[in-house]
Amino acid sequence: GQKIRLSDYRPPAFLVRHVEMRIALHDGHAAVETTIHARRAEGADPAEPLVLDGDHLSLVALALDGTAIDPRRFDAAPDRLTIRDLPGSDAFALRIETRLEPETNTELMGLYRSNGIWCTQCEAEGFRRITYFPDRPDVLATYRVRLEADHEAAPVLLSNGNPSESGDLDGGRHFAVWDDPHPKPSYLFALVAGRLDVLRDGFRTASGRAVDLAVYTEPGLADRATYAMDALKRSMAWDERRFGREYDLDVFNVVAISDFNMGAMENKGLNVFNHKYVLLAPDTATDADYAGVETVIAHEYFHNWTGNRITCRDWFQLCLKEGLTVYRDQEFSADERARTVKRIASVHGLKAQQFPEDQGPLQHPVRPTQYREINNFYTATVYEKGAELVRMLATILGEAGFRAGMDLYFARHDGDAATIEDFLRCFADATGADLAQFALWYDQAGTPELEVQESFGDGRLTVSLRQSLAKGAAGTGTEPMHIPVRFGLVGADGADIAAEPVAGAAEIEGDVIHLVTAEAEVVFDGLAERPRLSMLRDFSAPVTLRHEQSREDKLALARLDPNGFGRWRALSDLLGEALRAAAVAADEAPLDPRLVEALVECAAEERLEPALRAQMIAIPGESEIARLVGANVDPEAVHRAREAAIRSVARAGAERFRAVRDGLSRSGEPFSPDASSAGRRALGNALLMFLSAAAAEPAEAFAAFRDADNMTDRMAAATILAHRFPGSSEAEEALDRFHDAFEADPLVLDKWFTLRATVPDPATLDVVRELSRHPKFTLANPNRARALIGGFATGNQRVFHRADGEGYRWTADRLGELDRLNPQTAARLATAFRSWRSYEAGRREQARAALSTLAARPDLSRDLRDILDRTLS
Ligand code: DPP
Ligand code: ZN
Repeated sequence: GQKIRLSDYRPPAFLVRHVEMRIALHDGHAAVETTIHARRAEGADPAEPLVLDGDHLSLVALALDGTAIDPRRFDAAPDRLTIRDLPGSDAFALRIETRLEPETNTELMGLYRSNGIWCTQCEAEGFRRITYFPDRPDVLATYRVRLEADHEAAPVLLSNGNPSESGDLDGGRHFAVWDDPHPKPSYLFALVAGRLDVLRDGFRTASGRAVDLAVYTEPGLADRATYAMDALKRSMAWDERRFGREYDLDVFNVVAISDFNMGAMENKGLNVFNHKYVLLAPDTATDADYAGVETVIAHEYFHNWTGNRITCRDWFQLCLKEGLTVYRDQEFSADERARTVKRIASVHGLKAQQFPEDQGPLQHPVRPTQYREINNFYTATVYEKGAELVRMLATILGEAGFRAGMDLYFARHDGDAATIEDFLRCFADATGADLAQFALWYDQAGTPELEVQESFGDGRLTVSLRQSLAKGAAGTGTEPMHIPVRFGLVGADGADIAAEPVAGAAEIEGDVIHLVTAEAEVVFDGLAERPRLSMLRDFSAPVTLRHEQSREDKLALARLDPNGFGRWRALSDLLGEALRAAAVAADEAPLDPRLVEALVECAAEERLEPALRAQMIAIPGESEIARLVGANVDPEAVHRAREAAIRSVARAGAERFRAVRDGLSRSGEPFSPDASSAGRRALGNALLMFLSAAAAEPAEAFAAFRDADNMTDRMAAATILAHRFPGSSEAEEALDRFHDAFEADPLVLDKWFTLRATVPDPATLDVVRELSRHPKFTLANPNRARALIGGFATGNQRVFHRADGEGYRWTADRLGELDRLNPQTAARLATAFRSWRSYEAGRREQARAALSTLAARPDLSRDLRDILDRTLS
């Protein structure tokens, strides 16, 4: 495949002002008539032909200003339409007719049918599967779309913008016209048509605009959309309060679709969602599902300003909208729920998803400079690390400076297709800050290391900081960057000590050290006692911290740090280091009793909210331990080390855990998905796991499973049974009951597939083989494919990485099959192999062989080939 490079960017030669579409939907095909009102761009070469993008298109008819074009003037290939001899500077109207087969579109890009419902996905390059078009984000136009379909098959007809005319037609057909007055790039085009139920509500914006809100679902499911609707209204109000952003159309529609590659899509005025991020009920959805719906609803809504009103100039700038919008949805959740709990969850996700990407063969900068397939760059680096960069900007500039920069960005670039340079310039202009060095974060790939050493004497604390960045797979620069390091000096009484820094090499503002050189030192004087240094509070920069700090100090911070994040980090560092060492030494030594005691005390600390306690006592997962080991990983040793740690904590804590768990129960209270109820369930279920491990028998978990009145508790108990007591009659019975109770509910059945695929027992390989022949298994539905293949390959370290390579081969075979239907989802799942080189030699060879066999298939998609080539290189 050809590489697309940022340095090759050229402005469009033709601009499109307005697009009219007439789309007639029929069983088996769709007829699309598109009229593009365009003209040559100012200063463009008058001899340059018009080249439109296509993807597997066949042209039915082509006319210029109402007259068919002489076939000698154009070439229509499936992937490109070239028209010569167009007017030098006059506007023209080009009418293009195409014919599509939505029913055979298994890639789920462009126009397709899911469970009978017509829908579209155009980001990044799906619009070119509907019509020939300059399918690039810097070509913005208004749209008028007329949809026509059989009334019975599609009583609901939706597109972007505001509804205009509608009416009946002959033969049981009807039509609806939608007008989108806001110029938008083609990737934000959408249509939905089908038999749908709807939940309606309304919102009045700060300036008084009445907005009709609707969430559409498959028939019979609209009552599961109430939480999504509530989250939407809260998102709209929050964006007004926090960023002064109001909604700008008369309607806002959300549609839940069963077959969807992504989580959701921010099409202007018509967000299309994977139904997993809309549909909820206490009996079918976990607290994590509720939090996920809230996040994704907010994320897509926030894109209306950061993404739609201001879009990206080209796909290299993807983080301009994604990193910023993730930052905004994280802030929303922090405000709506609990800030520290949210921050810990985000950092945990960053380390689990982005760090391995940044430290392996799929490494790329937050703003990549080249790609072969843009679908493969919707990554944790662009999204999650991109959000961290925006967060650092807020830390560096302070709340008022950050807000001033955002206000200027909205004012200056509304209606633009912008770049990262445009974005940063707004913050520089609004605050006077020089952000040239900060901009390196967008271009230099990899996780910087931050080494910290401290020494104390005569009331003086000297802190030495050193940053370094290794060259990785991306081969980008390694210059020192601007790292904001939030810190605190914690006294013996658990309060922060206010200490004056002595003038040094690094600048300190409030509680932030600005490290801008490779090395720097800061000195605090006049200290009556030696403080404990709490570094990188709230994870103020996405770096690996190597702080030479005694275990005593870490244990003290785990107990005392007034910053909740600091307490969590102290514990998770101690646990991570203990588990890493045990896995490397392949021993099953019990944990340091002082660490165990600290964990048990945290679990019982009444003044800490339960959600935070649950996070603090979580034992790092096997993939996290593997990442900490880093090289020559033996997943069996990782598994044993983790099990030994769980037993240490469980035995020492059993009695107090029991008391805390009993104290949490609120029997008789109706289910509520709010954050504090969810936190109590999280802690209760974490404790149930330890209690079951201590008892070494499944009775209590089985009782919890049987008596559960919500999916969070049911799922937690079932996981304990299946994962800790595989093959027991209790585990078998729970899995069977779960299956039989929820077989008809696809989102719950997905949980069942994942639950079984993630059992850390060698026999699971036979189970996943059998599950791939289950009557309800299909590769055509991305959620189902992810539940089984993704669940196994990313959620079952021990069996995926089996020494005999069978886990790798089974996964690679499934990816080969899936690639023929849905390359985008296959490529995404293939990233499960990204850390293969960090395993021990035997597994490395097995993984290489499995990947090479898959890569040798002649018919691979560009998506999967790109991931495999980079993974193997
Ligand atoms: N739909 C994806 C998202 O919102 C891509 N824009 O992140
Ligand atoms: Zn997004």
